[in-house]
Parts: sequence; structure tokens; C-alpha cells
Amino acid sequence: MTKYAKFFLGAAVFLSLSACASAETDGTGAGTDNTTSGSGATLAAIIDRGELNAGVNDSLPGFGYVDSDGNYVGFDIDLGHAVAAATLGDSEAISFRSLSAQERFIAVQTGEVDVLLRNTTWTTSRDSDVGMDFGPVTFYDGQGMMVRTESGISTLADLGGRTIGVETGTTTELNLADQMDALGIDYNTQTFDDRNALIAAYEAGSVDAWTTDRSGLVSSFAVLADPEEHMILEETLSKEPLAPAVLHGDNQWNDIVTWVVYALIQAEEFGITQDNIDDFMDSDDPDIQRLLGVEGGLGSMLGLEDDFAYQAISQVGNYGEIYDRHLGPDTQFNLPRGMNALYQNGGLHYSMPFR
Ligand SMILES: N[C@@H](CCC(=O)N[C@@H](CS)C(=O)NCC(=O)O)C(=O)O
Repeated sequence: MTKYAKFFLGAAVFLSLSACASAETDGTGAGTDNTTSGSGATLAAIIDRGELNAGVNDSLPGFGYVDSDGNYVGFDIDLGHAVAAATLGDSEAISFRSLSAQERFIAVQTGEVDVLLRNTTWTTSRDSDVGMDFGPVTFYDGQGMMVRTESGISTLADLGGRTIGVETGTTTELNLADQMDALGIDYNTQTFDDRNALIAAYEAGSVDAWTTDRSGLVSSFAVLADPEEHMILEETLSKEPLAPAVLHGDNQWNDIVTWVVYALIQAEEFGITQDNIDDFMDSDDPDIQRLLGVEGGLGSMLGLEDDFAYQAISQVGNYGEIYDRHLGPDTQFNLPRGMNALYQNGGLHYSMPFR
């Protein structure tokens, strides 16, 4: 296990479990009245356009970023490719929009994007007042704190009188306030609209520590000048279940995103991979036949082709393949699956039945 991975998995000390953000603090300032946008409208628009519009991060290596060739790459990006493959039969029929934390919900509310796949925490207020609906959790996370190894800071309590950097429009800034208040620690915050500016300020020493999801902290080891000089504190400040978000009101579209994610998880459970999927097409197992659309007509019930899961898995891979491609042992992150393992391996991922 790498040093970084150990930090990531470190003691899951949940000081308290509040991770909600109001519409105002999410930067939207635009709560909704939960009116519907019409079930079926989103899929019809995507088919008409011939392309899925996905809102993503472009500066989070491992999850969503733009590589040196100008391509979007990462775990969240591949989930977008899987949704495109399932809905349009082509994993490349997708247009990515880079969205900041503050912009992301507005882009869903205005229909600029069909789906948000951007390290977004599922919270009550986002699911209601902000007007989102969420698909299944794709990455179980928690908030952490990064400091310089030489700083002498080894617990949150050591941050008294120090300045902590945090990004606006995130659950992160709200959790920080809650947890530090609960511990009775006086500290200063400096807020940033942009992750890169936050990391730059931390590297320059204008903040003593910075906080975000542990995935976001681990991801920064790819860009910090001297990664070995930094560490993530063991305390975890919150639960951060990261999930795809769509606009509230189009139940069919929410169902589609939901069942594409489940298809990726179910495929891993069955041992169906991008390479071996064709060997399963004549399987006698009715569960596998229904997943792959050989029988059961489940795709049609969702408004898709019956082979929607086949398309997603064969073109992009199962959940574990996607995880390993971007975060696994052969990557610089080498993140053990932990909570993101399948349930039978001690993790939290579990597909609802394809029936
Ligand atoms: N999961 C949290 C935090 C997500 C978030 O936006 N984190 C920041 C800090 S790592 C980020 O991704 N920033 C990217 C950027 O500004 O480009 C949430 O949903 O509020």
C-alpha cells in the first residue's frame, strides 16, 4: 500500500456526519420548487442531438482532468462514456463541459449538461432545494486535511490559529466550520473559487493547510512539486458520497443513469469484463441474460436498446476495470478499493437486481 493510499484509507474517524449545503452556499442561489421537467424529455433531446452533454471536473487527476493531448480522462469521465454508450450506442458520443464547484448545479438547472459527473456529494439540500436527483454513489469518500509534514501539525486540534484553504461552493467549507466549531478550535479560512489557485496558495505557504475530499487530496499528489513533503491527517471530517446528478423531474433519465451505474457494478460482480463479455452472451444464467439484454427486455423498459448494458461494459469496462484504469495499482495513485470494493469483498458497492 502506498503512503498516499494509507492516508486515504486512514482511520475513519467521523467526528460528525453533517455534509449538507444550502442552495446559497452551493453558489447557485437558485433553489427550485421541484416541478418536473417532463419524464422522457432528456433522453429525447440527447437522441435528437446525437450527443450526451456531461459536466465534469478538468483539474482532478484520476477523476476528471484534461491530459496533455487535450483529452478528458479519469474515473468520472469514463462513467460519462458508459452513459453515452448505453444511451447512444457510442461511448464517444459525448461532449464534456468543465465546471467549477460553483457552476456545476446551474449547468444542470439550465440544461447545459444532461448529467453531472464531477466529484459531487449527494446531500439533502442538493437533492431537494437545489433541484438535483442523484444516481447511485460511484465513489464513497470523506473529507480530509493536508498539511506539510514539517509543519508540526498532526491533528485537527493543532490547527488552532492557523489558516486553512478551502474551495467555495462545496460541502467542504461547511463541514470544516461544523467540525472546527465542535472541537472549539479558532482558525482562519481563506476561500478560493478554483482548485488550482488553492493548491498554488498552499504551495506558496499562504495557507497552512487545505481541505477537500480525500480523493481530491490524493489527486493533488500528481501536481504538488514535492509530494513527499505533504501528508493527509488521519481524521476524516465527513461522509462524502460522490454520485452522478441530473435535473430533478425527469424520472426516466434518472433511472437510466442509475441503471448504467448498476450495470457496471453488476458486471464486475459477475466477472464480466470488456474483453470477455462476448463469452457471456450465450450464458445459461438468466441473471446474466437479463443484464446483457439477451432476454427480459429491461433496456426497452428504460427507453433504451435492450443491449444498453452490453454497450457500456464492452466499450468502457466494468466498475472495477474503470476504477483500476484510473486509480488502481498500475496508476500513480494505487488507491485500495476500501469502501469502494464490491459488497462481497467488504465494500459498499452493490447493484440492485436486473429483473
Ligand atoms: N465533494 C464536494 C467537493 C467537490 C469539489 O468541487 N471539490 C473541489 C476541490 S478538490 C474541486 O473539485 N475543485 C475543482 C476545481 O475547482 O476545478 C462537493 O460536492 O461539494
